[in-house]
Amino acid sequence: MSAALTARPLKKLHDITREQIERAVLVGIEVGAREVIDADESMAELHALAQSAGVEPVGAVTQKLKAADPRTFIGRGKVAEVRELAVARGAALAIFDDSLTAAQARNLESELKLRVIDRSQLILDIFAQRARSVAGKLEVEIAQLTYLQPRLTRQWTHLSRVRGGGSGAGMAGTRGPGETQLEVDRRKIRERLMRLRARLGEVQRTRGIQRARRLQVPYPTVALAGYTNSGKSTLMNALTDADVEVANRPFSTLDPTIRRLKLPGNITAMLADTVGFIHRLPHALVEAFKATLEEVRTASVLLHVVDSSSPLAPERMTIVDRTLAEIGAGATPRIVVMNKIDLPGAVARPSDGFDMVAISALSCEGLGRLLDAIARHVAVTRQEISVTLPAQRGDLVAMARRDGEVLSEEYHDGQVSMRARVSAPVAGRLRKAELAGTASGAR
Ligand SMILES: Nc1nc2c(ncn2[C@@H]2O[C@H](COP(=O)(O)OP(=O)(O)OP(=O)(O)O)[C@@H](O)[C@H]2O)c(=O)[nH]1
Ligand SMILES: [Mg+2]
Repeated sequence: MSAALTARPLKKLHDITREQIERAVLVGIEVGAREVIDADESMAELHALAQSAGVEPVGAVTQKLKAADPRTFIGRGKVAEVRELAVARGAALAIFDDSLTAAQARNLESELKLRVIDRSQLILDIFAQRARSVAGKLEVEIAQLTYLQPRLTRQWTHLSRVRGGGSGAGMAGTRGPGETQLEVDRRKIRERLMRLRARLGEVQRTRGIQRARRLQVPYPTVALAGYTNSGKSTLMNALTDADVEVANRPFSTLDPTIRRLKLPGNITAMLADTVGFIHRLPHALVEAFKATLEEVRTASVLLHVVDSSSPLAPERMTIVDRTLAEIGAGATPRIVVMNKIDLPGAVARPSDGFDMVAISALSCEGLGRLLDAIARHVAVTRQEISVTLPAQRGDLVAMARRDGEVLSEEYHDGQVSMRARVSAPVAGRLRKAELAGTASGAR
């Protein structure tokens, strides 16, 4: 059996959870302490996530509890209710809005006689369906296996089903995992994770090289960030010729897109569109997606795009702020972009300490003001430098002019002394060229 597992890569969770499962019952609990987003909203979001994953939610069950039941998450009576609803509506899947422990999931599966997944697995499943780039696919699989690892006691039956095909599945399910086999599976997952991380490392290095090449014309990066479905890609398309996919569902965008952005005052920047955030985004996913979120983490300026027509806009902003801090972009200068102001009920709320611009990415209202604000922010990140370069390095003078402003320029003795206001990366390059020039002149 273990030989089969070695010969064949582990099936993605996506394939495992997708065996003819279409209809699902959604299950949530409302515990005493209020989270950023309350139970109803969280369930509505779970509904949208399920649809986005290609699943049809056919019913929902919620329960008010002081704390989740350690054995079955919901109470005994509610388990029976979920079971009845699933039978009545022909559902073979139950999706829980919170993370389940291995024991809870195992108990629920045996009592409900349904496939049981939680919100994190559902989000991972969407990501598995949408990832297109090599790095993105590797990141998703790493996140899935990382999530699976501590829950392997339960997942063993899935793995054995994948290995052994349909006929042995019932047997395996009733027999339960043998400890030795479980150890083998654990080791396989550890080994596969190591291989995937090594491959991702290689892909990232290549990406790093491409990035460095791009930075030879070093423009500051402005990254779109925000809650999923807030209109980041629509804004990307409105400001550039990117033509990225826009859809009214969570997580349309996974892979990053970067385009040149012309700003007032002859400033050029790069604009990056990447994955959005959501309430209860699995930690394993945030960890694994560091490569995809690279542009957000290293951006000079962030555009925090907000769906200002949502009554939950303030709560969602809090979730985005927290996730940005989690990936190390908490201190990046940003502009809060209150999007969708064309919609009735939209409220453009000012945000503490940040510039705010109200726009409609759809009707293009307010885009001029937004471009001015971005230009101002990018200009602030510029620094004034004085360098002396070999006179033949007209290319560097031209680069400074493209990037910012050349304040003075004097040619003498085969050299050019220049004072300029430029972005940090260009300043770095000019200083390096000056040092190199001095070194070769001294030789
Ligand atoms: N009315 C209105 N709808 C908008 C506006 N901007 C975006 N939308 C709609 O909002 C939905 C989501 O837009 P996207 O641009 O895909 O959102 P996103 O932030 O890129 O979403 P993800 O990539 O899924 O995280 C689409 O149906 C858009 O047409 C706007 O200014 N006004
Ligand atoms: Mg998008």
